[in-house]
Amino acid sequence: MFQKILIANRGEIALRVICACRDLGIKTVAVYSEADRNSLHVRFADEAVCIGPAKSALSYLNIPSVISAAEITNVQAIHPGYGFLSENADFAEVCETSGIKFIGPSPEVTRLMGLKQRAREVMKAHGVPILPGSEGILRDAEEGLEVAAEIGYPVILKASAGGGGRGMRVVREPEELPKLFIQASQEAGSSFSCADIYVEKFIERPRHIEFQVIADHHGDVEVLFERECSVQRRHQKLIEEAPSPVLKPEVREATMKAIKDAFEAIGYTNAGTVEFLMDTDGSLFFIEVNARIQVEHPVTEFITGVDLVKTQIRVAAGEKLADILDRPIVMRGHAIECRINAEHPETFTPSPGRIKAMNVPGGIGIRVDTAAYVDGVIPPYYDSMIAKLIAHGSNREEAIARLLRALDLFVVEGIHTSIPLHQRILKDQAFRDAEIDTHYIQRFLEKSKKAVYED
Ligand code: MV4
Repeated sequence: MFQKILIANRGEIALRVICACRDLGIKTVAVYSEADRNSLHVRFADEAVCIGPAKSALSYLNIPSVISAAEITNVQAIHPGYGFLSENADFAEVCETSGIKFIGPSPEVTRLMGLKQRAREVMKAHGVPILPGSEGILRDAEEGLEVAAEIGYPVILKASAGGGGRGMRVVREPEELPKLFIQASQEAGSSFSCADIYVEKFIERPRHIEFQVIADHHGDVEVLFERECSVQRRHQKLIEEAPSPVLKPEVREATMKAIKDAFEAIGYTNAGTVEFLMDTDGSLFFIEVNARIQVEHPVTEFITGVDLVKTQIRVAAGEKLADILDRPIVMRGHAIECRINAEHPETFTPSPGRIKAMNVPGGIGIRVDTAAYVDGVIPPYYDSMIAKLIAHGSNREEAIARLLRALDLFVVEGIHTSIPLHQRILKDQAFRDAEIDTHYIQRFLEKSKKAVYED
């Protein structure tokens, strides 16, 4: 096992990794930007190294700075958290060539998963269902028109190097395809330095369902069920839950089996998430793999009892899943997470600043992952998420009741937060009836606006 790990991240996830390390008896090194000098991850790590100015590009994304900090402090491994360098195959490679274990998949697998069209082909080859679409990268708009004619409109053009919603164009009729093809490839070229575009059938109102994977270095892959993440705004998830309230058990079982086969064949290691779109008839189609631990991992931890971050570290050190997991893993109850952001609950404008007062709820079935504290400052330079509130109950209703109770007791003064928004969503009948898809928030906000006018 490692004696010391560097955490190449900030905020709640940096603290989450520190907690896992403490549980394992591993020493920790925090890295921080000048804006994060007084952060809790700096306070609670055994050592801390300043790696540059506030701007991410000059600190948390600065590979030479992070590697230097790792070498100075003599760590054996780096945990990248999520975002920042977590899916940067070049960083993973530099770690390995510097003799430092990168806690994540191999650089080769990370690189493969970053090319969405290649990931799609590989998953298809191993029996994971994908949407009808192009077999490789589109040579030109002409080929796009041919494929679209076969699969039928609407279709969606996607950047192979994209993901997370960037570089996509929906095409509703052939006349607009050539123009949108040029737009998509130019956007892809300037954003990702790779103009490759592929096309697939467009699903109008999909649900977003993703499966959690953990794999060791001995060819063993465990799929830890799914999370439902349809409640999103502008590709930012707001609420996640596990299990999906609508996934049919036979679809769950078949998908988990296919993922296990595919990940074994790829030689996937460490944690990963396999994203799917669910059609209105309940079938799932693969869209992409996230080769990292995700923000919403606590809902899976609640329903399975598995400490995912601790397991990431143990498999990275070469331990076998057979020696870590208490199998068979069973689902227990239901868990829901609210992402609490420093932003105005109605306008969604960022609300950085100093926290003047705070009450963090607890009690049965409640977990709060946060690095926020009274008198602490939320800087404007990074993601606006300041806390995750997660509730577990024996069923969805109990989880919702516990979440609402905890939201009522969650006080943050000095900045605006999304707490009031979450309270309204959790009381919304459509949400309670699990009538959620990727357009849910839009409908909810329109409905709330109307309700204000009608008052
Ligand atoms: C799609 C789609 C509909 N049909 N692909 C957006 C993020 C990226 N990961 C994939 N995305 C989508 N791909 C096909 N073929 C709709 C979306 C999409 C979406 C997906 C998941 C969660 C929220 C979303 C919001 C808008 C569009």
